[in-house]
Amino acid sequence: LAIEEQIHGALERGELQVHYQIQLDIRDGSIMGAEALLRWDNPVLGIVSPAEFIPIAEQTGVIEPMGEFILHRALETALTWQQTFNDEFRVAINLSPRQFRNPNLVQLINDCVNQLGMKPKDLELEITEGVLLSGHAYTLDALMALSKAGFCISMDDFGTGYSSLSYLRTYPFQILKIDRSFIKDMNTDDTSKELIIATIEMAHALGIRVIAEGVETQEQFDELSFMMCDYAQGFLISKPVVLDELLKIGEHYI
Ligand code: G
Ligand code: G
Ligand code: NA
Ligand code: MN
Repeated sequence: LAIEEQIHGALERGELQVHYQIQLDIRDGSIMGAEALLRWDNPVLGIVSPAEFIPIAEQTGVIEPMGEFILHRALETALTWQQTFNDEFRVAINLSPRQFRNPNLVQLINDCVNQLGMKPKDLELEITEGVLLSGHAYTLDALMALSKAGFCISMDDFGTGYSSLSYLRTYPFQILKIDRSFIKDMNTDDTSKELIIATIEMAHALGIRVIAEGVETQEQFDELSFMMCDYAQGFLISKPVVLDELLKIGEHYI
């Protein structure tokens, strides 16, 4: 209830920040992009995890302005990175089910990208099973339109849902993100390891690239490299950081 009270106006009060977590190209060690993650620092509640406030933001509808805020911020960050380092860098944002109930979602994303003089390839859109399960009529159409326009659509938290395979058949995913629970167990549990191997092989057969989430150790990284996994994201590379720190990481990589 306290979250519900405080979430109204959180954006206007400047309590929301965007952090960025680097995504590394495993093959050549270059920085491919970053995932934008919302952070909420409230004077009453302290730091609230998006896992707690996103569902409430969804119920109350404030996810709409929040979604636009993070989209704009994330694209500005990608532009700054491109102008400072290299223009292959792209940013990923998470879209929530409620955002797909907005019939103007595709237009809104296109407008924001155009406004900043950027290209659809500069933006990746992460979709969880929750978005697909919500089954809103606009969802498939919106994803098809976004994919056709050149945006990269990725399936988030892959492996944790109920029918991930049929989603790969229906929706235009270019990237699949293996859920971090599999990576966590890969060095101690043979089943997790075999599932990662099979997932990478299947994705590649479908022309889909793979990001391993939650990579925390060099051992995991080396193993994923051996398995031909494309990209890695996790505390081994960097935790989510503010823009200034992100740019510092960029300087050290050059
Ligand atoms: O990084 P962290 O543990 O705080 O993220 C918790 C969850 O919140 C993750 O599932 C992440 O995808 C989600 N999340 C973070 N930022 C956003 C956002 O801007 N929009 C949506 N829909 N989810 C987000
Ligand atoms: O659901 P999504 O994949 O968007 O969630 C991203 C979440 O994962 C964020 O909360 C982020 O802080 C967290 N995270 C990112 N890297 C790691 C990691 O290496 N280990 C763990 N335990 N969590 C991570
Ligand atoms: Na995500
Ligand atoms: Mn994820």
